Amino acid sequence: MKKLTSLAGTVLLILVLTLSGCQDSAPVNDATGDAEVVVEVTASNYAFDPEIIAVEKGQIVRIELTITEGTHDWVVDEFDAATSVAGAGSTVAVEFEASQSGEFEYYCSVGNHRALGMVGTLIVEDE
Ligand SMILES: [Cu+2]
Repeated sequence: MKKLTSLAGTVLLILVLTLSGCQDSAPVNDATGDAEVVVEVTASNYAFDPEIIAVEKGQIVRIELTITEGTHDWVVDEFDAATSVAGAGSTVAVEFEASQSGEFEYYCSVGNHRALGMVGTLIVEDE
């Protein structure tokens, strides 16, 4: 009986070690954990690439904006989504839920960039 108990203890110990090992291998600060769609966007003077982004209604979208020249951000008013303003060489991100379908304009809010044509279209399709 005592031998059986110690065997069970050994099995339990191995199980605990295995499970904790799995947890250690998971990313600790995974900011992309909630996002279902990750879109890489490039900003330059004065344009976004791509100019059209299509997602599905209800998706959690993560925009990763890389600035190649100048100073820019990425904003969609309807979803209250905006990256911080950043300069050349940086990448900034924003996550939001595409909670309504339709076509929405995204733009750069820095200076007169929007008027200079720094805009694009976010298409949210019904599921
Ligand atoms: Cu800009």
